[in-house]
Amino acid sequence: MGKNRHEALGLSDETVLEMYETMLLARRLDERLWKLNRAGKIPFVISGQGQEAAQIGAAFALDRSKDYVAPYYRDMGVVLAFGMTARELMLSAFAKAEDPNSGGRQMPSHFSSRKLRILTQSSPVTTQVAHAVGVALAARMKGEDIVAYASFGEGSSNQGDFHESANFAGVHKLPVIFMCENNQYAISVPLKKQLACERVSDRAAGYGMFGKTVDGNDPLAVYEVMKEAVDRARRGEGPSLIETVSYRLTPHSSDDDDMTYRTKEEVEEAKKKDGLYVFQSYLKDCGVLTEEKEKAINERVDFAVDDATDYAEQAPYAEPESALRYVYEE
Ligand SMILES: Cc1ncc(C[n+]2csc(CCOP(=O)(O)OP(=O)(O)O)c2C)c(N)n1
Ligand SMILES: [Mg+2]
Repeated sequence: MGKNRHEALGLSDETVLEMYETMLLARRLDERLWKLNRAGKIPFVISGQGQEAAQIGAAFALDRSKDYVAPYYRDMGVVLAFGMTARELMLSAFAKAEDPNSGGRQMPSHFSSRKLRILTQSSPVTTQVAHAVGVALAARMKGEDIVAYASFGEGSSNQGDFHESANFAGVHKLPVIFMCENNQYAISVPLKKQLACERVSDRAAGYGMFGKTVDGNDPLAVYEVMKEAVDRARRGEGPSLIETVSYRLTPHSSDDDDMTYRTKEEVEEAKKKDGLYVFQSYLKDCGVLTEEKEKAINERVDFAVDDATDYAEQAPYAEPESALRYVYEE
């Protein structure tokens, strides 16, 4: 990376440090989740490790005070950037009553917050994409200046939900961004067995929308492309399909053994391009991440992860009598 690319994009030193801190918090929380899972304390983990750069680049290009996001399960970086806290994420992982996502009812990583404009999601992949299109249509009908974001994996870009949503949004020129986080795998299925076209973004043309593939390990590159897509949406020029290419650094989930379908060497090779550390080097090279700043960031992040873990572990479970709440009218 060259020097001070962020200045050319209109990003202050303060903002890029905030981006880095959010990426780091997402990574450290995710790592803690795996430890808690292996210690038998939480039932399930599905990770965003390796995708934080894409998520943070995208989230910071949106207006986090008014836009809506329909994230998918790996988007911890996006929801942290939109204001969800480490404690809230841990409460969800421990399935505790105070979990704001679902009161401990949903699987973890099914992010949701009315206050933060994070749309709730279902477990069938890609359903959130149509929801984001609905938000964009509502914004258009009400004359509100809102952009909707939906993310999904490259495997999910084969689902009918994606194609129907993209077609509708393209026809009606809706202010929605489809962000495909291409991490090379859909569970055990590698990219080359998922798509016949070269790039997911090639599909944009079929729906009359702007499409671009970008290095998902580079938050500034993702920010730049997303900003273009967001500006287009705000100007009434319709939807965009952005594909961020990175690599899933963990197994699909805590229930998956990835060594049955890929090699250790392949994973080690991908780690060399890990966006978190590439960005860290960039910030050090241009003098923004000083030793002093780094120490303070590490301390804040470590504290947040420990505090969230302790808080959520000690928090009460939901009352058994409340199990049917939100299912039947009360
Ligand atoms: C409709 C549907 N089919 C299958 C599944 C099981 N499933 C969960 S995640 C996943 C892989 C999705 O891959 P991709 O879209 O590339 O996202 P990634 O997990 O790689 O981020 C599958 C098949 C599901 N949840 N929903
Ligand atoms: Mg994938």
